[in-house]
Amino acid sequence: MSEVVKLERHDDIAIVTVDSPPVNALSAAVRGGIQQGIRAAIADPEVKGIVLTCAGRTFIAGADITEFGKPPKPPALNDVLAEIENSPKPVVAAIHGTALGGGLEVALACHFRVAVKDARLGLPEVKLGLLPGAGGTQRLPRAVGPELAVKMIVGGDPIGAAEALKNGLIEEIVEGPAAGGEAFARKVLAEKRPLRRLRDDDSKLAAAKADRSIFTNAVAAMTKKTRGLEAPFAAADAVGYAIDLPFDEGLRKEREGFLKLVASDQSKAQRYAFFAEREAAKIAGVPEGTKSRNVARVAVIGAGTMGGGIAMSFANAGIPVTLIETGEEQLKRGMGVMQKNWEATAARGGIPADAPAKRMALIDGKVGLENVKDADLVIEAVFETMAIKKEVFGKLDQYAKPGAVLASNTSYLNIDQIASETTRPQDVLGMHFFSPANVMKLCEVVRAAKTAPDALVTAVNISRKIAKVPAVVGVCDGFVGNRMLAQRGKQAEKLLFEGALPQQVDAVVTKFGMPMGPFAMGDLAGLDIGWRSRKDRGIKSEIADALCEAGRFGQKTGKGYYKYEGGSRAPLPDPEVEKLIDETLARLGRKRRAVGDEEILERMMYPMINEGAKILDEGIAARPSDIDVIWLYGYGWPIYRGGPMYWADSVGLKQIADRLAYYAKETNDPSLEPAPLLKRLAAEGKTFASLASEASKAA
Ligand code: 3H9
Repeated sequence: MSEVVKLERHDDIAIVTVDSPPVNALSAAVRGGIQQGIRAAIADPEVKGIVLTCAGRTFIAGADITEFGKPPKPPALNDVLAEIENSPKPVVAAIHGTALGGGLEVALACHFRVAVKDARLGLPEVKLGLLPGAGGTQRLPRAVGPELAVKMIVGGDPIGAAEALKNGLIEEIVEGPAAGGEAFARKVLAEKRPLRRLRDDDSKLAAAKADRSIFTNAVAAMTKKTRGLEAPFAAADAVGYAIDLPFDEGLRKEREGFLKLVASDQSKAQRYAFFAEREAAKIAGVPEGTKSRNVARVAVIGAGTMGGGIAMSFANAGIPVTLIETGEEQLKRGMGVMQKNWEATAARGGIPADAPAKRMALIDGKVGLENVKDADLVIEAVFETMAIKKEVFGKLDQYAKPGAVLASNTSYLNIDQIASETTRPQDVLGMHFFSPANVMKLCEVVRAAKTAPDALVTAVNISRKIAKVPAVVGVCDGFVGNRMLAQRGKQAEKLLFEGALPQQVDAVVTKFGMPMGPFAMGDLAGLDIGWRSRKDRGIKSEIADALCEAGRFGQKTGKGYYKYEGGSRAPLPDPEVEKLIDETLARLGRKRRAVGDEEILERMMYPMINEGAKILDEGIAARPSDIDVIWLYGYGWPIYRGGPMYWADSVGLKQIADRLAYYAKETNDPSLEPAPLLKRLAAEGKTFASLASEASKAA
């Protein structure tokens, strides 16, 4: 009947099956196929009931995102859904995998829904800067009530089958989707159940119609943390239409909102980020078909903040971990912290009440490196000094089983040197997690000179399995993220010498959308670490040194670039810091000048982009989009700005190169000279994105 949608008949039940790998997205062909299938089933006099289901790994995962921004092709999804909903014969959606976005909207237009027990159902459009555009904001509140609908639509996270059943989103949990759907359709026919058209069922809206605070409170709770994003508010408005307007009117307003968002810069950036994340998992230069090594057990060395967070990430994904320390005391402390963390999450309702015990049971605490012997992947998270890392890897070479992947969590050290301590450099690589490792999603996977392709594939795949976002990088000081960050840090410090205050610099950076500015970040990390390292290396940084000499080490001492009162983490500007800066500048014979916010923004962002250009030129990152992924998931770059390299393209590379050249001269700083790649692209009027098409042409 159609390439991607099949129609079969089992006696009086028609089975319409979407089969469009990988995720059965609603391309024009799939929309057309569903429409034809439903029409044919309605027209067939032998057919009494219809099941809509999917082949492959999942139910429909949404609209085909690659079609957005292109001229629309018929049939429109809303028209297909109206035909399903108007069917005089019962239509049952039978769900497995993930029914997301347009996929759930298809299911909501059916009269009944059943799902297998591990299915997930959601409307994640906000995560792409959109709102559901095919009736989701109108039908979901009618199915589950406005409170849960707001949570799902404004928050974007899916729910499981059990919660869906409890809230009336599905009718039954079934064993297999197609067979379960068919059995359910027969039950509907046997019981002569009336068709449930959500469009006509306002019963679950009544409470919120009578008391609008049910809706407004839910919206307030879900939009508390949406810094700078437009879509969650537009999505909340759309749910409001379900309460306030007749169905057809609500549907029309929803569509208007959707079309506006599809064309917005924010959504374009968020869709770019979606594909960038998936692209990053494809490793450049690895032979096609390279298989991952099997990872059944992981060993993590070091139960400190980093090691503990890494171990938690694996246990969260159900992977057993041997957690190794040098002494019982350290081990006990580390295990205690993990248990407390999980218990706190369970107390907040973030994980089930029995999860902490289950996850702790996956962690086997041991003293002594010889305990790595059963692990397929070993991740070292000990002190950041080369001597210690080398010692650890020398021993791992002795104890780890053949073929185990040996990873260092170093944030800047040379992995080639670490690998040279072993007789198996092909198994050695970096897995740089970000703190707190159980929360932050990024994992920079560092490919050393001799890392074997299958070791690299193993690290990338296992990162995805534990819900991290991997990006492959090469060996250099600080890899991609911290190397770029160092350029920002350098300029931030220089700005203080020129007259800006920490709070002014940080305000510009947070207004741009970053979660924190460089000085608040310094206070959080602790200023004493840098101070000690400067002392060791005989380097001075007068303002930062003066702060540390005054005992201001950051949050941990209640004072740093800011003051922190009553144990709070909120940074408060401190007149003492301003005085200290003035005194330091006076001592150095320097005068403060007024520094404008625009200059601050340029000097915070452009040097990072310049460094990004060097990183690309050196092949440390394979694609500009990999750099963007690193900043999105490791440093909280605002997703609606796509990432630093994407943002740079939107500013214009000529503008950036010109301003860098200007600041290089004006502030007498040769490090700000535009990098050769940036200069070339600027001169040719090109973007970083054009490098991706240059690369695919070359290949
Ligand atoms: C929407 O529905 C709007 C409607 O309300 C209104 C319409 C009018 N389109 O993630 P994976 C590709 S908005 C096109 O690695 P997993 C993906 O790029 C949409 N392509 O697999 C990748 O390609 P490649 C709302 C898509 O198993 C491949 O499929 N829906 C789409 O880890 C495998 O993906 C969403 O936002 C798509 N919709 O996770 C759901 N989805 O192999 C978005 C995936 O070439 N999707 N691809 O790199 C997901 O969240 C995950 O893909 C999913 C599977 C959980 C489904």
